[in-house]
Amino acid sequence: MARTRRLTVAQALIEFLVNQYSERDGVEQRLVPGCFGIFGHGNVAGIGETLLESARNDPAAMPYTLVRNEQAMVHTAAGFARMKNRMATLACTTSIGPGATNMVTGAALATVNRLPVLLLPGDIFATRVASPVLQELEDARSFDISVNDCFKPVSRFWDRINRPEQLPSSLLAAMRVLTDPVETGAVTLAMPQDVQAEAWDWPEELFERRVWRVRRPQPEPAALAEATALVRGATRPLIVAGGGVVYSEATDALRALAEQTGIPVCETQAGKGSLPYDHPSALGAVGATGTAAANAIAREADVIIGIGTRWSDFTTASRSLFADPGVRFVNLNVAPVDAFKHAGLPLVADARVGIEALGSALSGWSVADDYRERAHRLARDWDAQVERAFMLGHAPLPAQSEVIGAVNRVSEPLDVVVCAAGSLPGDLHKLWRTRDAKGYHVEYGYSCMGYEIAGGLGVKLAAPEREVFVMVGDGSYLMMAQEIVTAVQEGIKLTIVLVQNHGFASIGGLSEAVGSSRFGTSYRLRNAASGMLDGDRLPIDLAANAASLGADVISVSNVGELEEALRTARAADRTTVVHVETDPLVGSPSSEAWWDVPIAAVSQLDATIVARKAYEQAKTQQRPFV
Ligand SMILES: Cc1ncc(C[n+]2csc(CCOP(=O)(O)OP(=O)(O)O)c2C)c(N)n1
Ligand SMILES: [Mg+2]
Repeated sequence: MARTRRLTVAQALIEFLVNQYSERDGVEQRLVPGCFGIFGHGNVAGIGETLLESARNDPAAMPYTLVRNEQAMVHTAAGFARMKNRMATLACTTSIGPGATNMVTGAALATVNRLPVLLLPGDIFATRVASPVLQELEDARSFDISVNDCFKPVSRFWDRINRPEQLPSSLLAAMRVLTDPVETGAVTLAMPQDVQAEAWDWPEELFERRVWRVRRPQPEPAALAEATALVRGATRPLIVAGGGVVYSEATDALRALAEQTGIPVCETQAGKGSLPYDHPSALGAVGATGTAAANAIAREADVIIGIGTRWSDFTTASRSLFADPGVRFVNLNVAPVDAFKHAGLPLVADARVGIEALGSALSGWSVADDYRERAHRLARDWDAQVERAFMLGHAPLPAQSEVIGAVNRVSEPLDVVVCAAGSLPGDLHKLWRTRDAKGYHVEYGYSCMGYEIAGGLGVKLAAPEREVFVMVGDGSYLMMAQEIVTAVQEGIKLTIVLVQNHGFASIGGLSEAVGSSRFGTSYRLRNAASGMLDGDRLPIDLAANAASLGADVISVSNVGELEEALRTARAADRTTVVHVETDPLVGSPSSEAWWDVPIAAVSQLDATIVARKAYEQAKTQQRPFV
């Protein structure tokens, strides 16, 4: 007889998680080293009971952190996972109903960004004896549906544990997906509240230490030979580095390849930091929020080597950027879905292994010196533009680019800047001088307002030795600032730069560009005369709001004060919010690239009619395969 242990389903779940490790390149670490949550009737007795037992037995085994909002804690888990290069994540436990569905946005963010998170929403009674229970969705078509079915399209693995016997195979599948570089994303195990508390005799084997090796697949020799021939025949090749370069810890290999071949390198949002900003091969950001340097080279390039990128519309400037008529793509990606995009030559492999293989195969070959020099000259010209944007001296309120400059100057190379939505991500992508592969953390797969502070918590948890600068607009702040309380509770130190511009600079600017005249994008009182939101500024005080949540707060009114405040905050050991007001109407240097946002084909508004004309012209630059 195999030995067994009698535990509840929830106890078995946590005991299993405590014993799971990830491994790559010989480095083992706990795969799920903590659990975040909010209790309700759907998890307080099952998972809640076992987390208390666990904390009593060994506080380090599965530490539990109480948060303010379920969506936010999934962001924290995603930020943590990204900072750990997907080698670890956090579990998230909720009650049934609203606590569970609050996580759906977080799940989508994780899955879109290919970041592992383990979601454990409570679910209605499997036995259904007392149905409908509090917060149960009743569906007349099927008694098998609960709100947790909403997680299916935003999860890479989804299961509902209706019987204890189902748990072991679901747990193994969940770990497989979390640690699979192709499949990874949100993993949802819906946990009916009665089943959580049910006891079962589990085989001891379930709780043995398990190590999940994150694979580094090699490229196929024939595919490599084809790709090499294409690159060797190129005169103006360009590397586009995506998040996969960072996750695969391929940045040193990329640098070596760039130095060996002279191929210039540009970066997507997730790939920013693949090279230090001042490396001779670095062109900086590419695409709709890119540098004029990268975009000029991209327009002329004959072979594009995409590494670990999923070719979002921001990267391709909505498929208008790669304009050479004969342009060809080589896609080095661990995920076939990305490797086959743009009719490219698919090099299905781990980024680091693939870069090293390309390097060997390209031995003795490099780009012409004048191409290398032209790329470097363009990059230097762009950096001079960055310097001007940092030192604009705009009055009376500083420009956002000056705020970014101040944060960049005060931060040390290993510090991390965190952002997600608004006008900051684009400006950061263009302007931030990244000096470390993990120094730039902008969530731009989902660009989710509210990720900033919660995600920053995850970053700091994953890398407590680094200083974390969260940059957040007033709109994003108002959507999800409450995790400041969690930071204070846990003594997790963040520096939060709150950029107050009284509304949506980003969507306001976009609105103007599409002929919608900034309608509904600034925070103003309803004007009785016009009936519009164009009255006085709202009588609100976000600095006071941050202080009320327990943060130290410094309000500044110019760039000099800002730098001083940032130094104070950086040296402090408490979470500090630096509140700065900026002028929303000052842009940053142009990317000289387009982004496809459709404009009304018929309209009574003159501005829209003009914008539509320009739009129709821009559409002609879009290419079907690139
Ligand atoms: C959850 C969510 N809702 C809506 C949007 C669309 N959106 C993108 S940026 C933005 C405004 C952000 O405002 P703020 O944080 O103040 O930044 P700013 O644009 O002023 O730089 C909106 C509404 C989004 N990205 N995420
Ligand atoms: Mg704003």
